[in-house]
Amino acid sequence: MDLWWTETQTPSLRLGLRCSAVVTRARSAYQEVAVLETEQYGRLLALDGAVMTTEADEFVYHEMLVHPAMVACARPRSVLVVGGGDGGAVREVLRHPAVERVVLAELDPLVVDVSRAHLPGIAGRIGDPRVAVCPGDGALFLRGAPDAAFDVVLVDAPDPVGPAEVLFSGGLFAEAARVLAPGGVLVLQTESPFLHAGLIRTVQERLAASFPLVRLYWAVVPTYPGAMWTFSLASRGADPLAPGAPERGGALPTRYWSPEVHRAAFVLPPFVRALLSERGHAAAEPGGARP
Ligand code: SPD
Repeated sequence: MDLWWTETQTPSLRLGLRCSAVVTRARSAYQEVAVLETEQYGRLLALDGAVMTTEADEFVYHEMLVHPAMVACARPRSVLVVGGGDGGAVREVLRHPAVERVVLAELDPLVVDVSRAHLPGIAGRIGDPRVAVCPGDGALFLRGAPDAAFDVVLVDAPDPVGPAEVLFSGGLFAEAARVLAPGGVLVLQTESPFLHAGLIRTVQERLAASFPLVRLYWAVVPTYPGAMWTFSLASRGADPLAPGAPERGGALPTRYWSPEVHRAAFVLPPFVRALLSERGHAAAEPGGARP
């Protein structure tokens, strides 16, 4: 049997992984949720044909989504994860000893159920008593949350298409600013500078409308389109690059994030720095990137 899973990342770019099995494949009210056993990267979670995570490289994405915000915030007790139904972000949040409460606002309960059943190394901490799973629209959840309710908000979104588009909007960032406590920090994933330059710039501009401090950083996630992946961080002043901030996470049992990698991640190659100030980049994106 020669079984391949293929993601069409742009009309001109595909990722192909040979699989030994389809572990599960089901349709929810929102999307097709699948877990496949790949030969190269272990189990893979896909939503509507797009890789969300794989066992081999998930640690890069989840550590880099979570730890920069958690160490920028002096005492992260209350954390909101929007999306992130696979539980990888929750697992990393719970590594921080100050954490008392994590709310996981995932749109699709099937993502949580499938991840808990088939990706225990990623989803295994969702059952922690400090975690409350709140199925439903993350944007609506934010709108209903009280002022200053969270120290850290993490938007672990899929690609910005369909229902996920709102997670990259100025309205959502304004709500996030409202629900963050003083000293709080927002981080969201913002795709690849090779394929989504316009999106990155737009998100940074939208964040700047609600937050005085906005930063971009990056990591390498081999199974994501473009591989070089960015994250946008915003706060009212809590700075991930403040002296001593990365050292707050010095004892974390991580495989990618470290205080040194943290500092390096905020150093942007010139082409990424340039895209933040250029106009008309979106139209020039090669191959017609999906978002
Ligand atoms: N192109 C894939 C982007 C997916 C980003 N979110 C992944 C969620 C993993 N917890």
